[in-house]
Formats: sequence, structure tokens, C-alpha cells
Amino acid sequence: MKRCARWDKWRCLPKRHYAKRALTGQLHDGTPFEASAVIAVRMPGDVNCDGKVNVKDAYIVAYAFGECPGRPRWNPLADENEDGKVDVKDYYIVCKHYGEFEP
Ligand SMILES: [Ca+2]
Ligand SMILES: [Ca+2]
Repeated sequence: MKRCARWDKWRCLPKRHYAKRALTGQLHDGTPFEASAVIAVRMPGDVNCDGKVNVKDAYIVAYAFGECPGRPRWNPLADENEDGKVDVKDYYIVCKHYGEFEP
């Protein structure tokens, strides 16, 4: 099953979706860096983060459909592809993964 990883301080995911990871690498000028971060991971299409993709997720996207930040029904959870708007692309992600669940 394909999974996505996101860095998102707004999301409230169940504890099992968080993992603390050490990050290492190099900056553009070659300077090495090391840091730790908490990374939230969830299934694509699992809008409400309950471990399964079902009608509840489709409803959340449908309710926020057409919205963008600042609008009354805007819900960042419904913005599956994180492009700043809730549209058919987000609904497609839910539909594509409909019926999937965490083992
Ligand atoms: Ca769900
Ligand atoms: Ca979107």
C-alpha cells in the first residue's frame, strides 16, 4: 500500500501516526546538519485519520468542496494534495483509496 508522509503542525493524528526521526544532510554550501523531527504519517485518503478510507472521509471532502483558506468551510484536512484548495483532485484521492484500511 502506498503511504504518504507529511510535515504538518495543524493535523491532529492519533499517536500511532507519529514517528520521531533524526534528519541528517548537507546544506547547499556543504555544511552538514543534523536535527530531529516528529513526522506525521497517514494513509492517502484517510482525511479524518481513523485508519480507514470510507464515507466519512468522502463527506469531509464534500463538505469543504470548493473552499480555500479563509473561507468558512475550509478544512485543511480535506485538502489531500495540499494545494490550498479542496476540489475534485482531493475527492479523487479519497475515491482512489476508498475501502483501504490500516492492517
Ligand atoms: Ca478515515
Ligand atoms: Ca487540494
